[in-house]
Amino acid sequence: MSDQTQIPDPSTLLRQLQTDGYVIIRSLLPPELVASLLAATREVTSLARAGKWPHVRTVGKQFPPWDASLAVRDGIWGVQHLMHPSLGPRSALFAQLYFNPALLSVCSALLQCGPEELVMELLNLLVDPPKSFALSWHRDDIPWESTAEQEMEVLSRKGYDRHTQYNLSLADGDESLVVVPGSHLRARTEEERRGDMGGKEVRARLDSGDVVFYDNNILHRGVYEAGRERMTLHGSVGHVDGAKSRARNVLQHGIGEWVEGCDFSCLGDGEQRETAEGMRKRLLEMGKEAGDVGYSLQG
Ligand SMILES: O=C(O)CCC(=O)C(=O)O
Repeated sequence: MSDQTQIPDPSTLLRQLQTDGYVIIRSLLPPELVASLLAATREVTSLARAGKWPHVRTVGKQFPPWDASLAVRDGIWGVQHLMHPSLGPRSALFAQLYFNPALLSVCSALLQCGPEELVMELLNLLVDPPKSFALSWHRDDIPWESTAEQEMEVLSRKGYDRHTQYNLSLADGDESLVVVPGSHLRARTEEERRGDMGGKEVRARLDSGDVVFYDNNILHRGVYEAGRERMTLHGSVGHVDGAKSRARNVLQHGIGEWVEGCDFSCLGDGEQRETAEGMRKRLLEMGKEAGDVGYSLQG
């Protein structure tokens, strides 16, 4: 945790997330950790941009699956699977970040549970693309064509997909994530359905070490500026009670194929390791129960 960190108390964090659909914590990580993560993310991004890492988000496609053979031609806006064992020592550094006690304590506060109920999910990276572009407005797990009734059916199902999702910036000045505060609680207006947010949208500005936690069904989009460095870790952590409904959202990214091969010995033999092993075990159990999950959204 950084000397300047001021993690609000758990009830304040939760209230902000529930009311606004997002909450920002400044300087969660110490500058030395941010610096080593920034160096490692730059390395994996160079590999991915050169077509040497098969798990990428390619420009021109918003949702999985992505075709890695297009990485060099079209460019990338994300690098997937930072804890994948094939990334060697870098994956150990990313695991140390994913299971970082300060970060997990915020996840626990937002999920209102202890570490024994957390589930390992995703750790990806969002990067600046070679040309500026924007994702369309979306909710991560509700198709855009849904009726207002269908939207509300999902949004009001209490705790149906308990998980928490974050963007943690390693560079200064990341303003790519744009959200409509409070829109995780209601159906879209007619204007919003046409993509007009009526000026209600807010850019979540992050400097290095800052993190935004957000409800993935808030109305949001990414707006990307070429040439402005973005190295933003994009992670999620689940709660064991939400595992059934989270299975598709998490497993559609392919994590089930390699997570058993992760070596968490880099976390030592203490509490952090125990937490990580437990979280992985619950992810594997979710995978076994889910079978073939398909994809959440098309496009
Ligand atoms: O770039 C971002 O921060 C938003 C990404 C996003 O909306 C998504 O992955 O669905």
